Amino acid sequence: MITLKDKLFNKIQEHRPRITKLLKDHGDKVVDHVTVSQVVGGMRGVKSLITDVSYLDPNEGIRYRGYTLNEVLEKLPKPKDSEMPYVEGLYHLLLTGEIPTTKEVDELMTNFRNRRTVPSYVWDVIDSFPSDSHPMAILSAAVMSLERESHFNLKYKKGLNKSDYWDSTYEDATNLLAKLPLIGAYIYNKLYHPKMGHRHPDPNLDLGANFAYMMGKDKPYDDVSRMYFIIHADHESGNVSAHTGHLVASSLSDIYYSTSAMINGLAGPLHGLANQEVLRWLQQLRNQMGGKLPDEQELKDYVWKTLNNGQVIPGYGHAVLRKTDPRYAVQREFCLKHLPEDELFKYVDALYKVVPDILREQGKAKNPWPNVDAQSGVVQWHYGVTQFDFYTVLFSIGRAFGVLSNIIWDRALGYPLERPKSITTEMLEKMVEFDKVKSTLD
Ligand code: HAX
Repeated sequence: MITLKDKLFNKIQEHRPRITKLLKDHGDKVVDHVTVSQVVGGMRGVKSLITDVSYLDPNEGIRYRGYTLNEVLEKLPKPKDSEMPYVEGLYHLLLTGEIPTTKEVDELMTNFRNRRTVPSYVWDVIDSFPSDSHPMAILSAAVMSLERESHFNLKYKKGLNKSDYWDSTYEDATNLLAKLPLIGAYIYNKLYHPKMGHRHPDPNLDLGANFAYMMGKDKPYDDVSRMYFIIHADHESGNVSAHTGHLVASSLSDIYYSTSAMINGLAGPLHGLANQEVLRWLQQLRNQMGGKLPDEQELKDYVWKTLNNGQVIPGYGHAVLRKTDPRYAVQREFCLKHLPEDELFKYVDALYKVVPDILREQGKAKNPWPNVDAQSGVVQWHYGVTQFDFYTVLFSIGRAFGVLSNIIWDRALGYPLERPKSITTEMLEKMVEFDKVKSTLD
């Protein structure tokens, strides 16, 4: 029987010579140039990272291993009577680039099941947090507490050959991915349903269904979870969470350190926390309206008021995308099918009709279209997860699949410590001055 790890190893061996050849024969080829505004402006668009797990086209959106989100959702094997595929199958795709067979997904489910036990000290760490702590802070600490379980660390201390780094990293990553949904559900129940308490996973269920079960939610929340984890899994390497995970791992910190760091990056309102902000913002409007659906002018006034207060419209804009995010579109389709009459969905839909024109009129945002976060909270809210502080925890569980797949490959291909160069403002000013003098002489 060929396991996922065997398959991954074969792919790694096929890939390694490609990187060696690129470096040996073309190491000096210029890939991009960097402008002053990119140096000052957060390195937007500078092509300086490599990943084969996913690619984000500004107009088309994300592709995982060459597949659009709709193709991923259509092609990956699905549990019986489910609309959404197994999350376990997504891990196979992200790692190997191949759509798994149902048998391969079954094997992977057993693999995950065997890695699911969470040490009791993790529950103690979670329980020790005050109940008004943010769930992202608790999640980050819970993941961090697992660090003592790292196989990579243990082996590294004993003396590990560089070409074998990926192996124990794969073990650590798969262990953590199997445990994360349990940790997420535990945090949810501790904070919001202490009376229900912790539900142990059902050995007969896949990751998505188990998550719904542990959260105390009925169908179709299993499909909501599968969809949510899959569409949030990866967005190439430059976004804050993926980049942070990669950066920390590049120093050979193990994946517990890297994932905790990834979670910390995701917790910012300009990134993953935007899903919480969207709901907070919508609820404010809803309260203001006293239950009545706002008309177009009332919506416009609300959007302008937010902008005029110097705030961003959460769920809109993107550093790379220049069209509506396909992750938004997938969720919209789901809403149209399952919750077309939901009040908040109607708000979101109505906003879609006014926000892009207003952002264009304001003339600042390069992308006036909605991103994933504009829609995701509404789905959760509809199925009873109304504690919006929790939404970024859900995002984190999904995002870990992509970030960890990337880190395994980083290790397999021997990518080095990340260390870009910084310069001073004076140096930049002198460069500009030098160009000015040179052009007058020319
Ligand atoms: N509302 C108001 N102003 C916006 C805006 C929005 N939704 N999006 C961008 N702008 C503003 C920026 O704040 C910036 O203003 P200043 O010149 O005053 O600094 C200007 O437009 C240019 O920004 P940009 O180049 O279009 O966008 P950036 O690449 O700098 O930032 C962001 C991308 C996603 C951070 C930005 O669009 C934003 O703040 N959006 C709202 C928050 C949000 O939805 N974040 C989630 C993004 C998706 C994601 O990562 N999910 O996890």
